[in-house]
Amino acid sequence: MPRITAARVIVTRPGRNFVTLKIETDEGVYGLGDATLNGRELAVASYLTDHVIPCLIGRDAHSIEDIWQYLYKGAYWRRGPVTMTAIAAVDMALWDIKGKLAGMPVYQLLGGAAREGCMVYGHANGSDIAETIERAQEYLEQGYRAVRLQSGVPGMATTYGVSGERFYYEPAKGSLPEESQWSTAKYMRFVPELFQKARDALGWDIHLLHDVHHRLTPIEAGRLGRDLEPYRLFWLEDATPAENQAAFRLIRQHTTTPLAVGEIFNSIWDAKQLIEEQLIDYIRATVVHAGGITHLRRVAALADLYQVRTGCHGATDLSPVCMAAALHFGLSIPNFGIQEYMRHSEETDAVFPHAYSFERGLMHPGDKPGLGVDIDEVLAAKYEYKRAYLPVNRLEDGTMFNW
Ligand code: GCO
Ligand code: MG
Repeated sequence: MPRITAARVIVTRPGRNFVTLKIETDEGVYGLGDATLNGRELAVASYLTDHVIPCLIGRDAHSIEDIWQYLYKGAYWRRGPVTMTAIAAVDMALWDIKGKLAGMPVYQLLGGAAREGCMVYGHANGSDIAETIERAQEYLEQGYRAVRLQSGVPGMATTYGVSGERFYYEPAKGSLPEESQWSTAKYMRFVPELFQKARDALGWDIHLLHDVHHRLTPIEAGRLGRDLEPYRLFWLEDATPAENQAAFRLIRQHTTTPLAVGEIFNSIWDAKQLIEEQLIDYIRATVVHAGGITHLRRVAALADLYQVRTGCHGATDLSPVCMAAALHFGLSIPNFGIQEYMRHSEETDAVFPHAYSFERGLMHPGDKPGLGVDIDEVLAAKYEYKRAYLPVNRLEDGTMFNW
């Protein structure tokens, strides 16, 4: 039995902050888990160092399910993003260890490949429609089969998803939260035009996606979904905040545009009603924020009963360790839908050498034993943590709103 002998948290900032858990065993192998919770990184680092690691030492590293239950039930305080991210990091690291000891990539332990690769979508964004379409064309040239479109909205100084960067979007910047402004009316008038022009320029052989980023009421979301129906979106994401799962009934009554939600969910309970009532088409919960591979498999199994497919969150704040875990997971489940893929910066990739690869719009986790990601600790030590917040958002009259 491989015993856990040590575990520690590595905080580094190769371009952005990442928290990584490293678990060591007496059999000479170690495992890595992503523990990054954007804007609240050190809370998870402390949760792991001060409260979880002492309970791990001496345990059988093979007992993934038992350790998951121990940390979930044993905390007494169940769920929540900090707890579930910490549990996810342990879970990922243990799957990594199990794979290394078995000499197999994790997807083989999960049942083997159920498809050739995981279809991914990239992010095209621009300050206006023409620039957004130009970026989308670049993705098409690189072989992408799906692309998310976000564009600056006339009359609004900033818009979610729009950055100066070409292939990624990094919203966590300020040492205090930046303030942005929002106008639903301006946005709602503009988005159908974006997609109409995109279809004219890009044609119909590419999947188009869009992220509303929690900004509409259910009835507004219903109207936007209906206005976008002619352009056949792959999905409309986070159309309204989802704490109230029943709110999606209203959207569903008004549109057949497929709906995706769940990047901020941390357990199956956040999605139970949405899935069971078939109020969504894609569940976006991901490995790092929703309890690891072990818990996400449970979410996917429930979703499969209702023909809901996965579409895991994959922004740059999810480290290459999470990206790899998501690919092993996505490759092995029956109801994989799509995987978000925002490329990491070169600095990030250098700190986390990885076996996953992109080809013709699909990603594959690679066949290295375990997750197939390592961490260069010498390089990581050169990048010191720096506090960075996500922005906050206000309506034009100053009312605090959803970012
Ligand atoms: C997405 C997300 C991100 C989040 C970010 C927050 O769809 O990729 O909405 O852009 O805002 O990951 O940490
Ligand atoms: Mg999103």
